[in-house]
Amino acid sequence: MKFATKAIHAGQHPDPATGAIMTPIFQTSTYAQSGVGEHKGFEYARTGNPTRSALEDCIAALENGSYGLAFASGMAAEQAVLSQLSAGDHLLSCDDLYGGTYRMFESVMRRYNVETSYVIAGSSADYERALRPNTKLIWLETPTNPLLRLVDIRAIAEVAHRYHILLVVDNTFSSPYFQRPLDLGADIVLHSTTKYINGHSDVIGGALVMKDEQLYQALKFYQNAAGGVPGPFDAWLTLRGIKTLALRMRQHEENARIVARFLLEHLRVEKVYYPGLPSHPDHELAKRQMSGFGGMVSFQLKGTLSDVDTLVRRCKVFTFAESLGGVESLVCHPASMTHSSIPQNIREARGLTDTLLRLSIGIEDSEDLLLDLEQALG
Ligand code: P1T
Repeated sequence: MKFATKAIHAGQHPDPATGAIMTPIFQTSTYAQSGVGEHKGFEYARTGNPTRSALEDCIAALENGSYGLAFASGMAAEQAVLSQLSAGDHLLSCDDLYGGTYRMFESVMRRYNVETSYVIAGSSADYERALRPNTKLIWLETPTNPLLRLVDIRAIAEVAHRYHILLVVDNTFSSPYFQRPLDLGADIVLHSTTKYINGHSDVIGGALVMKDEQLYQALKFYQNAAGGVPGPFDAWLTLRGIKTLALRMRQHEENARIVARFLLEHLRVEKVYYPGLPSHPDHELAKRQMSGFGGMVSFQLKGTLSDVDTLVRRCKVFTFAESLGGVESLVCHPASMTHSSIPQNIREARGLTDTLLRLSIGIEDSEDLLLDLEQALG
């Protein structure tokens, strides 16, 4: 099946009891068992729920994986991956990444004696040089949050596997519509399904997808042991959102290209970050690794923090808010919002300055988006 068909049908079948086309919301915490060790495949809803299973199977199909696991948030999915590490292990990560992920590495995992080091916008050779004898996991986000740099998944997967290291790719910014890391050699794909996968800014969720059965069993064990699972209604809403993923991603991208070109020409804009622009340092890699450039655009405003404040207050169609990937356009100030947990000196060294703004381009009419930005930029 092709992507748009899988988005609508994978993991979902008419309900055998009633014929209902839509997967029911199995709002139950437990299941009747007929005798000792005899049941219909479901015992307790932390362990399994049919609405959640449909979501897990659907996301797995979209990522060309064999197994999916759904979580209560993207961070809960991250924690499940990190649970595969032990005290004394080393984690190697790209340096531009979601502030909450950095916080998890530095403020949580470090206390368990798992050290993380970061590679600055590097090639696979840079990753290979940064490996240590105790490196057990390589963590990539691509495109990165918020600077939209790309990392070569295929080349780094080759390095990771040569050294028997697991490779996880956070595919939140691209969505499986534009990029499928398992096809490029990654071991685990991670999503904050809060973003494009659900797409309607009304659910917090996360997911993992993999091909390897042993890895699936280990992560499934942790999912049940720790219990960070989504409720059935959130699983159902996310399934409903996924049905339009292909349509939405096409429109996000079309609008993002228009906005990126507009910003590039604007006198009040210092620099635009969008992988679809030929001037982007990773444009060639983006063309090779992704089938489109996505819906996120970041830019540096000429001016000061106070000019940034004026701009976000003037926006009418864009809403000043954290998060991304919903149908509505958002503007975010990473330094004070999504990336504020990164110390200022490290943030600025990474190019994440006070005048950086991140746009999540929605699927509104692009003319309205340009008019709004024009008046907000003044
Ligand atoms: O918010 P949650 O569903 O727990 O997902 C965390 C997460 C993981 N990975 C990436 C790449 C993310 O961007 C996020 C969450 N990001 C935001 C809330 C944000 O506005 O960037």
